[in-house]
Parts: sequence; structure tokens; C-alpha cells
Amino acid sequence: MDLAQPLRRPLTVRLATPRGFCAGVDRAIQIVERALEKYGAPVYVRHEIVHNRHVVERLRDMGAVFVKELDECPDDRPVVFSAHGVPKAVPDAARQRQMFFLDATCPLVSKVHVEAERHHAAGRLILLIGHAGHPEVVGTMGQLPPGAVVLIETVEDAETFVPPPGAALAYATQTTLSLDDTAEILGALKRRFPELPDPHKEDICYATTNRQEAVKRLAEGSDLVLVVGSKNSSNSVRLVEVALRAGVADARLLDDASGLDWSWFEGVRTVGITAGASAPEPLVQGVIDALSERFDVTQVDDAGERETVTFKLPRALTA
Ligand code: 2E6
Ligand code: F3S
Repeated sequence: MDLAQPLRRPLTVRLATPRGFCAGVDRAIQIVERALEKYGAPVYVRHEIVHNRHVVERLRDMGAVFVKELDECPDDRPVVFSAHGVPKAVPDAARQRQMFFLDATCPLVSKVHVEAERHHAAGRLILLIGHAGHPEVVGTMGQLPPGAVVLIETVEDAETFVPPPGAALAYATQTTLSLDDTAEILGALKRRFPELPDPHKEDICYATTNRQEAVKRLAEGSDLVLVVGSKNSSNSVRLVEVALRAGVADARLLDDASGLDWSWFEGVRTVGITAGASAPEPLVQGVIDALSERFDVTQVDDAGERETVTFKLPRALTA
């Protein structure tokens, strides 16, 4: 024993299962990687492929060029659309310019697009529960003509929304919402419009659901919950909120170990760690390593179920 070293105080680290990458994120990142392999650099990517700073920086280093709009891409290089989905006008414009594009929209987002089209074709006005300005919401609204979708962000919106006389209604949701907040909004809508389908028919995806359930379990026995993820990642931000709502005294979002602030750990004996659906696992390991340097860490893995969902890559990349 090195007597010069002060004794490190004990800290229990509880790890959530499942955490980190979902099947849609894994597929989206692979699409960019394989496109770079097959077509060489540069490969253009419209919007951050997923909302994670480290993922974007790594792909940029490999030759991906991230742009906000299709106008910024040349006609003669491949372009990838992000996992969050795009308004119909985007692939339409790419086709018009005879560009080669790969659509990395998560299949579970595409499913919402198809459902929205189905409701519209059946003459229903769609209430989309989601966050204004988020690319998934922009993409889903952009599947249909203006006025076909009304955005509902809050319980107050649900209580004050006035449908056009005689309108048939349907709803759809963003895939990464808080399950509890969404249930409240849908409850408010259902009280006013009993003909709407049951609230459990929302479009929150399996990965969002599983990560929120896992973070609730984590919150129960922890003094602090850390969520590895970027600030613009909706599902990661929701994990912080869900943990706080489940009663943990403090919950923080951090991109990586460099975001740790030791003042958070005063009086903390058990810290829970999870990661958003777009956060790479090595970043979680980096946080554990940083904690292990400072504390005498005992690691406990949560016994949650592992996920087995996978999505196929576009044929252009596998042929
Ligand atoms: C696409 C759809 C849903 O901000 P958000 O949580 O939506 O996005 P990411 O990139 O952090 O997570 C993955 C994802 C992609 N979720
Ligand atoms: Fe898809 Fe859900 Fe991930 S919608 S990208 S599986 S968070």
C-alpha cells in the first residue's frame, strides 16, 4: 500500500441496462461509415447523423461533411439523411437534382411517417405530440401538406386546441418523448375527444421506453444519476428529467468524462450511470475510469434486459 496516497472514499457505481446505442442509431452510423468505404470521401450528411458530438466529430474526421440543408451539397457526391427523418421535399429535391442519396431515417420514424400519411388519406386531422423545431417533428410534419398536422407540445395545448368543425382526429407522437408526460397529454386529449385511440398507442419507440424504465430503477437507489449524451439529444435530455421525476436528488447530462464536476459528488455514496440512445459506450467507460481514479469504486450492473433489435442497411450498401 502506498502510504503517501490519501485513502479514496468508497463510491458505488450502478450501471443501467439497457443504455446507449439503439438499433436506429447503430444503423445510421453504419450507413455513413459504409458510404465512406464504398464511395470515398467526402460523403455529405444532412443534419447531424445522430445528436451526439463525439459521433459527429469521429465521422467528420473520416471524411463526412455535415450540412444543414441539401442546397449546401454538390450534385455529384452521395448524401445521407439523418436518423431523425426529413420532410418529403428533401428527397424530392435530391431526385430532381439526380443526386445519389441514402436515407438513414430510423425505420421506427419512417413507420410514424407512413401512419401519418394513412390518417391523412382517411381524411383525419393529425395531432402530433412533440417538440417544436426538433428535426423529427419537422420531418414528420413535412410528410404532409401544411395544415394537415397540428403540433401539440403541452397539456395546455391539448386543453386549448380547437379543431375545425366536424374534423375527424388522429394522433401521432415523436419517438423520444417522456412516457409519463405523453400519457398526461394524451389523457387530456382523450377526455376532450373520446373517439381518439387509447393513449398506449403512442409512437414512443422501444429504445426510449426501455431506457426510461431503466433510469427509473437506477434513480430509486442512487444519490446522483449521470446521463452520458449531448445537449441536443432529446432522448438523453428526457432521461435526466425522468430520473429527477423518479425522485433522485440530482441528475446531470454530460458529453463525456471531461464534463464531470466533482462538486456534484458531495455526500454521494451511490451514483447511477446511463447513456442516451446516441451516446457511444466508450464514453460511459471513460466516465467510470475517471470516477475510479478519484474514488474507491464498486461497480454494480443493473439486471435489466438486453435488447436484440436490429435494422437492415439500405440495399445499395450491402449489394
Ligand atoms: C432518430 C430518432 C430518434 O434528439 P433525439 O433523441 O431524437 O435524437 P438522437 O440522435 O439523440 O437519438 C437517436 C434518435 C434518432 N432518436
Ligand atoms: Fe429509432 Fe428509437 Fe433509436 S426511433 S433511432 S430506435 S431512439
